[in-house]
Amino acid sequence: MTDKWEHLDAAMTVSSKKTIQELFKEDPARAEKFSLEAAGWYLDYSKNRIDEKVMKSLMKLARESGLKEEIERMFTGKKINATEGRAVLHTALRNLDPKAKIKVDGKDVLPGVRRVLAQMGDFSDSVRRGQWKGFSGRKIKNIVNIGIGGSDLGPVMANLALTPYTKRNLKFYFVSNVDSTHLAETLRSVKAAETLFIVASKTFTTQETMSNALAAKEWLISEARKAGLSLKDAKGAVAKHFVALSTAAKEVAEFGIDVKNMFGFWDWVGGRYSLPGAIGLSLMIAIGRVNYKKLLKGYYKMDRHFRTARFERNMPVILALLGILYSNGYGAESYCCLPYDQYLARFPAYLQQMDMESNGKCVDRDGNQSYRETGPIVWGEPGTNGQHSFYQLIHQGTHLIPCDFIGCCRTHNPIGDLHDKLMANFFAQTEALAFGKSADECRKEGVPENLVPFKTFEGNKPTNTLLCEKLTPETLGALVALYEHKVFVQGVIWNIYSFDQWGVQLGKVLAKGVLADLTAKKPSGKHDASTNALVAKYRKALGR
Ligand code: G6Q
Repeated sequence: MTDKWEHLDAAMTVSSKKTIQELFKEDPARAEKFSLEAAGWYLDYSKNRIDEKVMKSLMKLARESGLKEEIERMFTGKKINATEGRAVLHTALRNLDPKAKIKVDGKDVLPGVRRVLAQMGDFSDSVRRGQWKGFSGRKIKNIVNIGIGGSDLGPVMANLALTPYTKRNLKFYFVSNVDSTHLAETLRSVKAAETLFIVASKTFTTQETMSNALAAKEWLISEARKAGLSLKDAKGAVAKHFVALSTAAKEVAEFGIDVKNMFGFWDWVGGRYSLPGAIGLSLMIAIGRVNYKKLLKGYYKMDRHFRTARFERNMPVILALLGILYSNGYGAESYCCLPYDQYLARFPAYLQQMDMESNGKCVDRDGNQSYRETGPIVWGEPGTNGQHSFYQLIHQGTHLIPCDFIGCCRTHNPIGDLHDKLMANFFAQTEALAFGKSADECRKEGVPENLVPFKTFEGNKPTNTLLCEKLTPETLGALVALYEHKVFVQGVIWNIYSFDQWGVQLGKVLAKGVLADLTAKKPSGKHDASTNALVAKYRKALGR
């Protein structure tokens, strides 16, 4: 049997020989050839260092990694998150096939998914209609989601992305950081009697979330007391102002939340993949159950595409393979996500967690050090803002940074020709990156010889362009699923476990010991010299 990575070497031999400029000259039809549509998204990947031979070799790499089988193992609930002994079934959260059955430990999970979705729908209806009342009988006007990581980034990103679909008289806040400023500034903006707190924590033990939730609870009780409630009634008010998104019923009840108002999920949903389930409650309140269903439909369409399309016409597979070409073939360390839609401003941050927490691993599935580079660094900002800052480095720097450009043909907010201008930049940047500007072109334009090297653009910078008609719940769902599956494919090819996140544990554990030392009468001095000195400095500043 051949080493599957030979196919990457074969791809590289061809890919490295010609520039994107040359490839376009040779084959003017390549834009058509290297583009496809799926679930409302058009992907043009022709501005990459590829031709048919390169793609053929990359497809072989995917096939020899057992990708087809792995996709089926994920969709059918096999315990592919082996280090935690869990199935990986975020796709079940948006499986809209009424006849489908997906079994984990012999039990179909879909009835539970539908039950929680219906519970979320009823609850969000009652908040949106003003039927859910706070302790003084007032309607809820503010919703504060308290959660971190996967219990925050998805709701934050999607709430902003779908702003045009939100009920504008409801205000949404997201508190994640254990920095008290985050909570304090939020509480300054809301009135307790009109505020609903959603405590979003799968485990209900996360330090940041539970500290913020407890502080919010104290605040609510004290505000209720100020409004004239007895201590008992003020404590009782917690049930009217707090709901939980969690798997931990006991801890939820102990907090004072009515378990009826707990929206469950399951250990087969990873935090960073949990937006289309209970973690999406704040989003469902914002956009309503009908739009939420459309979001799920978009996810589901992309899921079906991913599961059924042959690899050559499979958008997540193609994106993943192009990423591998640059990471492992060209040694690119990062890729850039550039949404040209203000509503997608938080998409790069969301993608960072999805990709880097999933594939930032150096040990393969056999427990050995991975001898290939794995998950890339993901970064990005809304497009035109980036053009006036870091694009310089992408155009003329020494690093190769493949970019994903994401844009929409129609805007929700037409004002004059602003959208045409935005999209002109969107298209022009990929053109500039691919084709550059030669020294001769500069000279023809009369650039003085001493400035020619500075004004020359090498080009040959790879980009993908993702275009949809309009950013809607459906296209957003499909976009998220597209990247989820891209990340999955890369994890399979790198032979790493994409669904655990052991790398975040150590810091959490050490923080407990440090916290004890920050507040103890006498610090233990058991850390390294640097940490001990920093702790001492902090204590001194606070007069401890
Ligand atoms: C995501 C991670 C992580 C998680 C947070 C919050 O995949 O597991 O970001 O979402 O640590 O965890 P809880 O929801 O349990 O509070």
